[in-house]
Amino acid sequence: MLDKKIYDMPRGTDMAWCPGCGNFPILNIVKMALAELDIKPQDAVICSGIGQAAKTPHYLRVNYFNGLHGRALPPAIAIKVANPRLTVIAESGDGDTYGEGGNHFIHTIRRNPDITNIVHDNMIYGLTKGQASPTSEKGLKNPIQRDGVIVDQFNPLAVALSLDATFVARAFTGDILQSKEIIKAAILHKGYALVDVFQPCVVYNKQNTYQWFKDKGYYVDASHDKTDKMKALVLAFDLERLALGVIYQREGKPTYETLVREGSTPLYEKGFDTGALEKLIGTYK
Ligand SMILES: Cc1ncc(C[n+]2csc(CCOP(=O)(O)OP(=O)(O)O)c2C)c(N)n1
Ligand SMILES: [Mg+2]
Repeated sequence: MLDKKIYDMPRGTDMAWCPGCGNFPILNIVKMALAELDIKPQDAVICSGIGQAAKTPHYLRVNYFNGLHGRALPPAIAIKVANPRLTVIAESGDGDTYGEGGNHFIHTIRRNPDITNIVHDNMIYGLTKGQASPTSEKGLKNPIQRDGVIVDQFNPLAVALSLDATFVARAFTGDILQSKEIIKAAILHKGYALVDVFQPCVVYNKQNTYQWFKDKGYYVDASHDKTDKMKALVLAFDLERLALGVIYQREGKPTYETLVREGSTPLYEKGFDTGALEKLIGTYK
């Protein structure tokens, strides 16, 4: 097991998160999970989009790609296809993943690349100061949604299940040890793994607080059959009591990078013909 300090940024690194933000425990949980799985910083890549959650890869020492809003998943797929030896994590907020990146969310699930998608779900657009996100609760009021959100919530778990995701889980940033185990299981899973992590935004969402998540959340116990998709859907649709843990998991579905590579070698094993590249660049001059 590695020491999780190996992922720490130098002391004094500026952080843009507010005191009390649920992003801090998630950062710690991800470091612990990687360390316990013996994944060295050089063997991990985190891809993110834009938002407070999407700044996570700035705050730990791994390879990272911080792209456009909603675009955490496409580079994650490309990196996994090019070098399947890497542990690839796409990590962003609820807005970035389910809103601006909603189309990528859908089609990534369909492709089933072996990547882990950690979504910091604070049910709000945090960075831009509190606009409703896809997972904002109907009726949520804040200084921006003065009359309350008027549309139904997006249900990421139910959508993932309906698209045949092979690992669907929900975690709560307030529970460090349980969340660490869920994220470790997601990284070890062969295929696309969704971990929607409840993460209170203490500044712009005063409704979905640590206490609110504690009161509503409960863990599925050992009697829960993770391979029962219909049961998983029932849990996903329950918005009164919020099931936490691995809701659904199935092994054996071919991963995207294996399908793409059939009969071919991964990009990183192929030789690099600089002459051909020069020639190609020349055609654009
Ligand atoms: C194309 C585009 N649209 C809108 C924005 C403005 N914007 C930046 S972050 C953000 C919301 C991010 O919310 P979320 O992903 O939930 O992350 P959080 O800040 O809550 O962690 C928005 C709308 C942008 N940068 N680019
Ligand atoms: Mg958010």
